[in-house]
Amino acid sequence: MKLHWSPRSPFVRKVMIVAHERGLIERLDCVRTVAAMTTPHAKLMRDNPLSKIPTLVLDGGTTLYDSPVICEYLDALDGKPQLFPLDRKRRILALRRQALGDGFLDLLVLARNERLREQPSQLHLTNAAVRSAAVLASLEREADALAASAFDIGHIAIGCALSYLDFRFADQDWRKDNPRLAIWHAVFAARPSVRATLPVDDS
Ligand SMILES: N[C@@H](CCC(=O)N[C@@H](CS)C(=O)NCC(=O)O)C(=O)O
Repeated sequence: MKLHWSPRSPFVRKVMIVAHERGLIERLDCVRTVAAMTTPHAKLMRDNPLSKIPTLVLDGGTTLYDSPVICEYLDALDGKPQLFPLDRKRRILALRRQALGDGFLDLLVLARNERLREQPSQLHLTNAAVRSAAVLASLEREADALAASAFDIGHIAIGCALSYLDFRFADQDWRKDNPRLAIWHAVFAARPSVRATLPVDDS
């Protein structure tokens, strides 16, 4: 399987963590693909018209995107899923947590792009900051429940989002106001699959 991949993308990282957790990493042929919001990537668009990574090309030529779909596909590849619970109540909780982690990432990626503009829009930056603080407060309230529940795709998405905060917004001390979440994230960060997929700024 070919994976359009980058060591900087937190969405790709979700897929890589799932691949490590499920023992599939050797089956992925990771192809470095630079996807930029301002520049459609013609070659990538042959596999994914949205021009986004991660994109997975299966051996038969079928392509899969986006990260939730790829993660669920990999989780079910060799037997019973483990990271996408089958039990309805647990599944909905995991998917809701994944949506929160992915949505948090969406807003952080947009905020980073805004910060890099020559004249950043204060309106957009303030908007992102307010939402980011609300997400962190919500996760702080949920931290004990996260710690108590079996590791699944929700934990992966939320963990990747918090790690992206450290990677791209190192000036923000999110741990100070969110001590329980910080403890949960430290446990997440110690997992072998997470340690094996540390982001690299190779730009
Ligand atoms: N919802 C998508 C988001 C993927 C995404 O935004 N990836 C970024 C890289 S981190 C990207 O490809 N950006 C290029 C673009 O938006 O044109 C997913 O979960 O896979």
